[in-house]
Amino acid sequence: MARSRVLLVNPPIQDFTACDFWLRPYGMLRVAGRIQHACDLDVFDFLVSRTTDAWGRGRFPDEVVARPRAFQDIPRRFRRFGRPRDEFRQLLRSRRFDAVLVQTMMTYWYPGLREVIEDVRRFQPDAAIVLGGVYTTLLPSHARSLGAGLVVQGSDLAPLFRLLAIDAKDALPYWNGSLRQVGVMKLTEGCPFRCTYCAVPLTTPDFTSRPVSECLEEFRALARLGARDVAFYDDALLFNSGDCLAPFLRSVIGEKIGLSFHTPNALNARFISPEIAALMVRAGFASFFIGLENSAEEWQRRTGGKLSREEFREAVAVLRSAGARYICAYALIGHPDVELDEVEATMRFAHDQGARVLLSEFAPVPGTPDGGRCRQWADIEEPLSHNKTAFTIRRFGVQQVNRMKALCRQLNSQVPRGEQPC
Ligand code: B12
Ligand code: SF4
Repeated sequence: MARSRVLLVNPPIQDFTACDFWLRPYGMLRVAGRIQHACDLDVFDFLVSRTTDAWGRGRFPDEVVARPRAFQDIPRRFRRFGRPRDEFRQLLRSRRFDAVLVQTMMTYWYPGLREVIEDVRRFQPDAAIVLGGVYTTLLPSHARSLGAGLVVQGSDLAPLFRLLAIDAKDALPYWNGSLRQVGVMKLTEGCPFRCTYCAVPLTTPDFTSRPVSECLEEFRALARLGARDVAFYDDALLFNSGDCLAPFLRSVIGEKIGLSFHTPNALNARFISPEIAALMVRAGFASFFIGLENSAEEWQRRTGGKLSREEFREAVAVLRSAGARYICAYALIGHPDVELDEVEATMRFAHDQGARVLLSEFAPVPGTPDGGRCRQWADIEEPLSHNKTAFTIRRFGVQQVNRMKALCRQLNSQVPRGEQPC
């Protein structure tokens, strides 16, 4: 039987902002790895940065587009990020595919998928369209309404394998072409916490560590392919670190593969012990992003108790004495229960410990306890209203959001840059 010709697509983004903060379509590349033995694969990645900094983060090409009706009250420019639509159309005109697999991320990025689906339907009406990833896992019915043939929910890929009439095979992610200096890995799946604003308890309720040997094999492959920076996408990288992270890092140190590691998806500071901090620094962690969210103990307790002030303070001190240079705390702005004075207090608290601060605008997640309490500011049934920029502006107004961003910049300007390249 002829091998299926499969096209994998990382769609463009329509949003107020989007930057290449070590963004790679890791879920899709993992799926591609599992079907590559039986299919001929092509990848079209819309999200290729024009320029990158020394850590591999970058800026996507972008153009201003009309604001959707749902955002008429948001006084910010709306953009399409990604390669031109015509490049994709040219590919669809030049080669035939049996199936087109499309990766999804944020629930409010579905207009990018709609664009891809429209073009595939127009130029390759016979190709099967398959959607998978975070958006389809959280909102399968909404995703089905976009007109794809198959919507994969969660990690159950059996319907995809049936569609392609192939057997699954465990294999490394299919990085071909998508690497561009930055690789992505996960050593664990899920998270043992149940924070009331987070999607992970819904999507991956059980925490597991992957076998160390498997992670090392994946890491060595990234190094061979030319990765210089590796971003971890784990939700709880440091939990049970003795099972996987610590032995993994000891091997990395032993093998002297000198790559830089980053943690854009945030670390839980509770688990930063002197031993693991020392290992991380020696293994090459260049940036430490910590999910502080809010420094008020009462808020932490109510939302799942992932971190206390004392644990954060201690973690920053431990990281500093281990030699960490770039430590940054995420401070949440826009959460339904958090007023601006608390946001300000959180930023000042993180700053007082010597950390940089990154304001993280709240994006409500449907199905979570806190997502359900956002109806005052968002029509939660319409995924566009989960947009972090729009939600935070609706919650506090443009002037107040700008004031908080200015304060954040001012605090950071007083912190030494460490080894941050830009
Ligand atoms: C890594 C990550 C990031 C990275 C970027 C990732 C990227 N490529 O865009 C960073 C750290 C930059 C990031 C940023 C943000 N993120 Co984020 N992020 C994640 C995270 C942890 C993992 C996603 C991922 O890639 N997983 C890796 C793959 C392997 O897992 P997977 O997608 O589940 O894949 C499996 C299946 O889904 C399926 N599959 C996946 N793809 C495909 C494709 C096909 C075709 C098929 C068939 C199957 C399939 O197969 C896989 C089986 O292994 C998720 C939480 C989570 N655990 O899902 C949040 C998450 C998606 N982020 C979220 C949020 C809120 C944000 C921010 C808005 C935070 C903020 N306030 O700034 C920003 C927005 C970024 C922006 N540009 O605007 C929310 C989404 C909310 C929403 N309404 O959609 C999530 C769910 C987190 C949460 N805790 O609630 N994020
Ligand atoms: S600790 Fe982080 S990943 Fe885990 S449930 Fe809380 S916010 Fe989500």
